[in-house]
Amino acid sequence: MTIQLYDVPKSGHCHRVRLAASLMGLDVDLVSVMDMDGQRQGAAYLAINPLGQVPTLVDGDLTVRDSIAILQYLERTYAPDQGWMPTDRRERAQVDEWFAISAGVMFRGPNMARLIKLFKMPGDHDAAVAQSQKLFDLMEAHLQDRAWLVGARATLADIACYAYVAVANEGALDLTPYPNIAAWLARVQALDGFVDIPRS
Ligand SMILES: N[C@@H](CCC(=O)N[C@@H](CS)C(=O)NCC(=O)O)C(=O)O
Repeated sequence: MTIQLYDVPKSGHCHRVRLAASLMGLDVDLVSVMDMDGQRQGAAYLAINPLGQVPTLVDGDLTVRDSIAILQYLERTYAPDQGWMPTDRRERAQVDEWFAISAGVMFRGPNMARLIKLFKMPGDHDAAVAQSQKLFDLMEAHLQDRAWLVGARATLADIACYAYVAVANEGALDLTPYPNIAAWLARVQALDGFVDIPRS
């Protein structure tokens, strides 16, 4: 059975899922929500995701409507032995923490800065920059003595956190002061099966 991903190419939330599927070697049919009548707010898409948000994954009779929930579903269902989720309970807690960061300060920081600068959404860019700096300072210190966000190999944490950091410049954010983050981005990009988020 084909897995369908309702997708918007420039969405970092959608990119997480495309990246995970590609790294896991899964075939996923992309359905561009941009091509649907009314896009995210059209009746056809709202019937699939009443929040009008992307991504949404449809696998048979199951619909999953959140990028982090989708990452975990794909890993548990199709790639449980590939090591994308640690088995150690302490490392799992750390992955959960990065999931929360990706939905919290990552959302309010680099995601919001990019929405304001690239997509001209109304919002407080200074506040998004402040949030981004907190996040980047945290990541830079965390990556000082480690290659990956959790444990000794790439995990769902790296997959979840990659996109909005990689396109930080599109939100007028400067990564120059963060060499450890730059090295981590390069390590993610070197993974077998890596696919990037389209740049503007
Ligand atoms: N918690 C959701 C958030 C997804 C999200 O915010 N998607 C954005 C695109 S990057 C969206 O669809 N925004 C439209 C809206 O919120 O109305 C997830 O992780 O999938």
